[in-house]
Amino acid sequence: MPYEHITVETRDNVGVITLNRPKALNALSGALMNEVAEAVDAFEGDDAIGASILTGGEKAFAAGADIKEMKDKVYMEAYREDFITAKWERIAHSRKPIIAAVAGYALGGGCELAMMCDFIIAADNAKFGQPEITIGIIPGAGGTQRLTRFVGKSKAMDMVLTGRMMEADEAERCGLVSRVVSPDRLMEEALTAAKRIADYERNTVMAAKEMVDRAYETTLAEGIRFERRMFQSLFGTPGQVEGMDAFADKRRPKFNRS
Ligand code: DAK
Repeated sequence: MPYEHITVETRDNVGVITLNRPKALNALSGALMNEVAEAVDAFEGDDAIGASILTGGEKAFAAGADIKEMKDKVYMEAYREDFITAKWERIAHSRKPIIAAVAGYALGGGCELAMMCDFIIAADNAKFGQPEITIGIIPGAGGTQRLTRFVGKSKAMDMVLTGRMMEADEAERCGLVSRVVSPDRLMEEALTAAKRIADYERNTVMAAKEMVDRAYETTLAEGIRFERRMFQSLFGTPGQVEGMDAFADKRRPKFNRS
């Protein structure tokens, strides 16, 4: 399918979505987000794909929602058309893992989009921020909620109230980012991680992702109870049988990749 604002490719069993509006620092217009949602749908429905990467350019992952597109909105219009909401949630609802590979600016909606992915690998030139306060609004795609859960209240308040940017090393220290690499190694690192995930048994990967996501949405007791049931449900599945047989036989497991 031809896309105008993103590029989409596959590398073996890994899907790669690249935000591609470099002149606007990948500002997230409605049209761009529609395309991202379509690409996520396509990878989700493709049995050959086990994991995906969402990335941007060298200068910007994404500098936020498109300010020029939204600057004249008024509340009743935004409410009626559910302004840019539905498509933004698509990434967060993907059942297959998506890694954000972030170089340069990840600001406002860009930071929120990265946080909707399962984890973030950052180039050392990455800059994260929720600068909405500087243009008279507040984060609207989960920034006040996800950032607070990921980095804690003090750091989230600092970011949201001052609008300052956080460099990659600070983002890694406070748990927003899982790894930091040099910009030239960013895609290689993300592809290696995604391929490693995509090569495991598909159902096991989906169950593991679902359980970690659940940690953000439920109490500890309920989460642990659900984890116990999910853990037990994997016994007798092809992944568990092959994984444990291979271990006992001292050979590499051959997991089902679809
Ligand atoms: N929107 C539109 N255009 C943008 C943009 C943005 N967010 N960011 C940059 N651009 C454009 C610039 O206007 C400029 O275009 P031209 O003038 O060349 O036509 C071009 O990209 C290059 O930008 P600069 O000339 O500004 O480049 P610099 O290197 O000087 O500065 C910068 C880079 C990232 C520091 C600066 O561009 C900047 O401050 N950008 C805005 C950052 C920002 O405030 N982001 C937050 C936007 S609010 C929601 C979903 C999402 C959201 C809300 C609700 N729902 C689901 C309900 C999200 C809201 C936001 O993200």
